[in-house]
Amino acid sequence: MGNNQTIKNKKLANWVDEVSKLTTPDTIHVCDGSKDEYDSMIKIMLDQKIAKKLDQKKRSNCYLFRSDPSDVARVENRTYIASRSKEDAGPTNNWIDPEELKKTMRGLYSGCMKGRTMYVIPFSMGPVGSPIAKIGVEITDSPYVVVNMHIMTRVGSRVLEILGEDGDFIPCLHSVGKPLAKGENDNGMWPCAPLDKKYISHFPDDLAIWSYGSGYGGNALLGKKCLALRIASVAARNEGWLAEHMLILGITSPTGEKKYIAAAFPSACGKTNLAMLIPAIPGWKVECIGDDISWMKFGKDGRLYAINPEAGFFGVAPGTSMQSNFNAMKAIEKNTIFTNVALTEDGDVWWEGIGYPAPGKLIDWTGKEWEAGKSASLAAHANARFTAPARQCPAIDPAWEDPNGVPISAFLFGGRRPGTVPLVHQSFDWDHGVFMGSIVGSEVTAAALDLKAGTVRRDPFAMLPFCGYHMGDYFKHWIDIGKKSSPEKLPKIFYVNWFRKNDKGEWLWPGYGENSRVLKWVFERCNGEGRSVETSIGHMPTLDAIDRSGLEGVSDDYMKELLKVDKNGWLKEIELIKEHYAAFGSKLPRELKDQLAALEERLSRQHG
Ligand code: SAT
Ligand code: MN
Repeated sequence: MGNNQTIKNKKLANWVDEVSKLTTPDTIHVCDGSKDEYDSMIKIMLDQKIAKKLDQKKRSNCYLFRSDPSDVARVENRTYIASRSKEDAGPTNNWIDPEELKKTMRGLYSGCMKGRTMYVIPFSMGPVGSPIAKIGVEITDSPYVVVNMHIMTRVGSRVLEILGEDGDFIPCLHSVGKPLAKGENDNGMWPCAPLDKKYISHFPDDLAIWSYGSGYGGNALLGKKCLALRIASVAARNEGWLAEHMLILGITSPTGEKKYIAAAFPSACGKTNLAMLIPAIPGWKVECIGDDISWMKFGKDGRLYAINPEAGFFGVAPGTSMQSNFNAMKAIEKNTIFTNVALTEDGDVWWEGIGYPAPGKLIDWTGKEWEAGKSASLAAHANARFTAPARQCPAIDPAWEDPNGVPISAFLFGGRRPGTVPLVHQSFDWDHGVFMGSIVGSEVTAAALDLKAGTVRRDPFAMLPFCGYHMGDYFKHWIDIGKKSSPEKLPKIFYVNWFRKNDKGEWLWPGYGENSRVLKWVFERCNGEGRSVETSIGHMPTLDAIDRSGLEGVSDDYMKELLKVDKNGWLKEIELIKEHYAAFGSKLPRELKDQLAALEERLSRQHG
């Protein structure tokens, strides 16, 4: 053993033994989550030129990593839901027979940790000991994963204590897939395997994760998307709770009344920015519980209580600035890991959209010299990330580590929709809200995806890449959750769209801190207040219901456009929803078919 921690848990001891025989590491280190451990991992990576120390006056205890250009994001086409039956994985997941996949992967894992240390990381998703939390153990050969897991989860001896001799955990096996010859080290090269050898595999029937070949983000930090969403969504279905791709924020009114809101958006909709928003309306306060994932269980009072299973932010750096997200900028001033951002001459970080021009020459994310106006490529990779402790966020909610979670009053769904979808509308009831979640999507602009620009890419509940089972069954699970409590105790459900444009292509809504104006209306609606009208698509604010005091640039005409029910647009939308729904076949819940038919019926009766 690389340190003096002993493993008392029988399942864990057996698994560690089995994996070390298969992967043949040089040594084994059981992680204790201490600062010394963090520092010694960083030292290993500084020595191997994998990490670079940033200027310690500007960025105390911060380090920069540059990954291999082939290993820069989640690899959805190499991500598998290997349930025993193919039907259980459904039409939106890649499936391989679990026995076949395990055989292939055992072949890859065989001897794959040669020349490396095998780290055993006991971690808790959620406050240690919380009734909503779950324990995982990640085995990895990557010290980069160890330091990131230190920030993103609760790692350490206390987790082993809670496990005891017989406690259960979710095994998460990871290797970068790059064994080393005797005396060889990484020597400045980010270790990973080629794309066709990468596998991010989930075994829902035994609640286990096997990942091979990538060292980046959600492919490698297995507590996040793999455990807290794909595997947890399966556990949540089995056990009657919710594991969702949602931020959680607390909002306090000028009179001191507080509510919690959870919100799901597809990627690139500014989820982290919303989670840490600074309200533009005086007297209101927004605080952050989490920016990515929400686990929710019913309390004895029949309300849904949420925890953030994570302990850090793994945020996209490009576009993050003092203007777009002050709180994130403050959170990343110290103790932060930066991956694939650009490096300034004075040892600081820089990225596109940081809010000021590049200060002189840079070293770009590939390690090459970069100059503004001269270099054609981006200085920071578009998916460059910061890993920062959540407690460093100035707007972190005082209850963010409450083991009982916080009661959720509202769910928001949304996407990037330049047309058709109004600024905000509220569902008539729970099932109608589930319908709203099921049709979430963003319009694609990038021709890079082989979809026509203007096409809506559906991402139901923003869970498309993260649901560990058949999406049709997932919709049904949401319908069933609505039957477990009474309507007044369930969260109210809203659909928001910050991204409306007019026919000249101009934004109608300023977004960012001004979104608090919409949150205020949501807050009021949860109290049975807030001026509204019933329309064919749901409850909508009257023209004067959204507080525009002190807001410039949103005229009455803009407001009318933002709150219009575009009959023709919605009739077209209905045809697109039918196409989207067709993929789920007989698994599409009857309740959603009924919702769609009812919407079509209401619209057909609408004038104009
Ligand atoms: O790399 S992660 O999966 O953690 C982040 C993301 O792609 O959403
Ligand atoms: Mn996410």
